Amino acid sequence: MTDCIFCKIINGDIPAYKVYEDDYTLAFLDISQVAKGHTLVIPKTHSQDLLETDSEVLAHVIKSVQKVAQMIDKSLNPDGINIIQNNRAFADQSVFHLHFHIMPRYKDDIDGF
Ligand code: DGP
Repeated sequence: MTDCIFCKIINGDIPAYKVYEDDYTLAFLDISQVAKGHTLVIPKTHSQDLLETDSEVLAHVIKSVQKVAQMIDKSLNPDGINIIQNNRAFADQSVFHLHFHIMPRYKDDIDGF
């Protein structure tokens, strides 16, 4: 999709700090890090949100979410991890390309949330 920011990241038209990539998915650091290591996982095919995503694509995405969460757990040793996924503007979605937030949590971050 030409005017989608995340499609532009997939195509390399907008830079991003990539942390994981395979044939179906891409993971990169969120531009507004609410916690150290805050990462987004997206499918390489465009769909607006979870409700509109093909179930096979979604299966690839959720596998990558688990893989990246395990990588973050190993490398950053957080005290916990939130996985958040927003659907539609009313529910705080601001980029309309399916994405999962992986948010590492640390004992001293409580004021940041
Ligand atoms: P949401 O509110 O769930 O739609 O979250 C969208 C997230 O996308 C938000 O946390 C900020 C992030 N974001 C928006 N534009 C860019 C960008 O150009 N690069 C990166 N890395 N992240 C972005």
